[in-house]
Amino acid sequence: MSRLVNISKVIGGFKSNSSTFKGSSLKIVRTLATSKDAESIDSSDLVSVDLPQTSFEGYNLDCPELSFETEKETLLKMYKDMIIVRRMEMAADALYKAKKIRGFCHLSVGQEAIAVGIENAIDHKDTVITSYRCHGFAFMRGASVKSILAELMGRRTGVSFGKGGSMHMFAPGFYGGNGIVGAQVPLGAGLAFAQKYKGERSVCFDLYGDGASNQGQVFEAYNMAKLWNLPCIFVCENNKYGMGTAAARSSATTEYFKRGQYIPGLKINGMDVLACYQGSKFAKDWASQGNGPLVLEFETYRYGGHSMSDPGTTYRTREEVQHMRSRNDPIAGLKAVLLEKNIATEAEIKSYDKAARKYVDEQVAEAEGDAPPEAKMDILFEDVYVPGSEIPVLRGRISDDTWDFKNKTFLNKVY
Ligand SMILES: Cc1ncc(C[n+]2csc(CCOP(=O)(O)OP(=O)(O)O)c2C)c(N)n1
Ligand SMILES: [Mg+2]
Repeated sequence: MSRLVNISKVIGGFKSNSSTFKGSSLKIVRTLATSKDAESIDSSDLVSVDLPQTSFEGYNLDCPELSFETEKETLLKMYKDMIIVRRMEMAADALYKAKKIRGFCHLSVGQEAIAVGIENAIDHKDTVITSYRCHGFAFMRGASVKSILAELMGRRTGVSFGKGGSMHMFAPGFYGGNGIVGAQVPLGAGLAFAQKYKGERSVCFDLYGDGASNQGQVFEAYNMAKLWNLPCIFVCENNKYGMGTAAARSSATTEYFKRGQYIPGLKINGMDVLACYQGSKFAKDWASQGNGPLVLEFETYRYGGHSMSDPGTTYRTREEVQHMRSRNDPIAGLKAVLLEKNIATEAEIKSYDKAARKYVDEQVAEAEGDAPPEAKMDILFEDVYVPGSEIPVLRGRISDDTWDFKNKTFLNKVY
C-alpha cells in the first residue's frame, strides 16, 4: 500500500494542493479559510491586474500581456501559499539552530514568489524538478508542511520516509530536490520528452540556479529540447549568487534568459508573484501548444546565506540584503495589491498571517513528536526501486553489503 496519500479537494473555494502523510492538507485550508473566504468571495469574482513595464523582458519573443484578469481568490491563495512557505522555512531555520535538523539545509526565504507563481499557473499533469533549494516547491506540489519538516528532522513520517533530508524531497509531479548542481537539468528534459512521447499536453518546469547555468549539461539539454521540440521550460532562478560567488564573477553574461541562443527567452521579475504567475502561465501555454522549449530567468534574491552554514554576510553588504527585503519583498508586494484592490483588509491579512504561524507551529510539534525510521536493514534498502521493479540483488561497497531484495537479507557473496 502506498504510504503517500494524495488529497486534492476544493473546500470553500480554496483548492488544497497538499498531499500528505496522515492527511493534514485539509487542515491547511480550514485553518486559513476565513468567513470572508467562504461566504463573500464568489469564484467568478474577477480582478484586473496591471503589471509594471519592467516585469518582463523578451528574447526573440513577444512578452506576455501586462494587463490580465484573474480571480480574487487566486490572489488570496497565492498570498496564503507564500506565507506558509516562509513560515515553514523560518521554522526550519529555528529547528536547525536548535540542532534538531542536521546536515545540509538550503532555505529559500525571499524566493517564495517563484514556487508559488509557477504552481498557481500549472496543473497536476505538469512536472517540476529543481535543485536542493526545494522545500517550497515540495510544499506547492503537494507535500504537507509536516512531512517536509519531519523529513528535515529525519522522521519516518517525512516526505522521503526520513532517509533523504533537505535536498531529497518529492511529491506527485515533483521530481526533487537534487543535490548535484545542474544534474536535474537533463533529467527535466527527459521528463518533457516522456510527456511529449505519451501525447500529453503538459510541460516540465526545469529549474536551476545562476551558478549551475554555465555547466555543459545545461547546454546539452537545451540542444536536445530544441532539436526534439520538447515542452521543456528551462528556468534559471537568478538569485545573484552561487554560494558566495556573485553571478557576474562566474558568468560571462548574466542575461540568463538569452543563453538558450536558438531558444526564445523571457526574463521575469521573480520578486513579484503576479509577474511570476503571468509569466509561468504564458510559458505553459507556449510549450504545451507545441512551440518547443523556452528559457525563463526569474530575477530573485535569497535573504539568508547559501545554506545554514553560511551567514551570507561576507560576500555582500547588509545594506544590499536590507534593500531587497524592504523594497522588493514578494509577500509585502502582494499584500499591498490585496489592500489596494479591496480584496482583503489589513485585519484580515493579519488573521491570515496569524493562522499561518499557528498552523506551521502545530505542524512542527507534530513532526517533532514522530519517530525516526527503525534501524532495520530492510528499511535501509526500501524505496531504492519502485516496489515490484527491484533487481534481484543490489551490490554495495563491499561484498557483505550485497542485498537480496526478495529475501530481505544480505547474500554475503564475494565478488
Ligand atoms: C556538481 C556540483 N558541484 C559543486 C557543488 C557544490 N555546490 C552546491 S550549491 C553550489 C552553488 C550553486 O549556485 P546556484 O546554481 O546559483 O544555486 P543557488 O544555491 O543560488 O540556488 C555549489 C557550487 C555541488 N553540489 N555539485
Ligand atoms: Mg544562485
